[in-house]
Amino acid sequence: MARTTLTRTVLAAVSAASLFALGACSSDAGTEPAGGGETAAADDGVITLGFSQVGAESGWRAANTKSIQDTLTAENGFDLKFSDAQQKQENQIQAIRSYITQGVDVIAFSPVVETGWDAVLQEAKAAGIPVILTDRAVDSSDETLYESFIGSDFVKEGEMAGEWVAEQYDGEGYKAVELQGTTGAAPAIDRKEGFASAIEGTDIELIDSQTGNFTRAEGKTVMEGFLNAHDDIDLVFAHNDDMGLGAIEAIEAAGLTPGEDIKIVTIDAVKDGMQALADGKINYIVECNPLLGPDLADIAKKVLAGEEVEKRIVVKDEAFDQAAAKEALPTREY
Ligand code: GYE
Repeated sequence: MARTTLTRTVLAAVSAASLFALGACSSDAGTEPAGGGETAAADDGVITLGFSQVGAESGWRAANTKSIQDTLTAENGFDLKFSDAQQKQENQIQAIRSYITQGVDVIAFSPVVETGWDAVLQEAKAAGIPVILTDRAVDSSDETLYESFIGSDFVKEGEMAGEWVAEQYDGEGYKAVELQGTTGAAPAIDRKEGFASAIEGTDIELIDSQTGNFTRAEGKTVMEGFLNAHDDIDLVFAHNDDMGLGAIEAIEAAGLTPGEDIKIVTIDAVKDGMQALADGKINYIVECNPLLGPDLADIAKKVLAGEEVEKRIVVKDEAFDQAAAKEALPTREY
């Protein structure tokens, strides 16, 4: 099951053959910890993994947390230590320091923002504890501070959203607003950049852009502000489904019809977003696959077995229009 998901989500960067070979290192994985020294893995074959999660801001995050907790189980050879940073970098730094003090075998985290990680990652390196990034990237010139980064190409996601918008609406003089993700977060920076580059050269104009912090509540509040400030909004580009769902509430409260009077394009393709797409309230969604647990488990085992791992593993994403959402919904995993 985990193996199937892995081969499905990982691009050709890692060959299928090497991934299957990886399956060979199961129960005794981690008996040669990369950092050397006495660790829990050396003692009992169980991999102690400290994971610092961003928070619980969205449906995507809930699915991502579930994937990690369902995969890094005792049955699968892991002792998972999990903490929720509530979207605060200082909480993540504290959690990582505590994992270092506890002497875990491997640290994994999804960095809430891109910058400011070098010091704590140096501490992990000095302690000989390998670090794996999942979902979001760090902006550091020192690539030796982490073993691997598993996650989607956010610039591409923004481009896919922008290309669809350009295809559908170029020539109609559309005014667009943007609900950005958390300020300084890799997906907010990259999706904004990708979308902007894809609509460049069209007559679609971005008239306002603010952060809604990836949450439904803030998406709604920011959209209310946009509707008060502008009476000519044709389209909303939201960096995730939750903010788009918040925008739907604001649009309906203003007596307008989402998906018709104001078109909505989002990223993630989680259940609630896909349902709104199938219901005609959202017009297009670019997927961001949150099921990173199996990839993380395999990379952690490989790193601890002293094997080479890919520095960057790109997760493959699709996109859905309303008809495709209706078809995909019944068999959707998240
Ligand atoms: O799109 C959003 C979540 O980092 C890809 O974080 C992730 C983003 C996801 O809050 O819903």
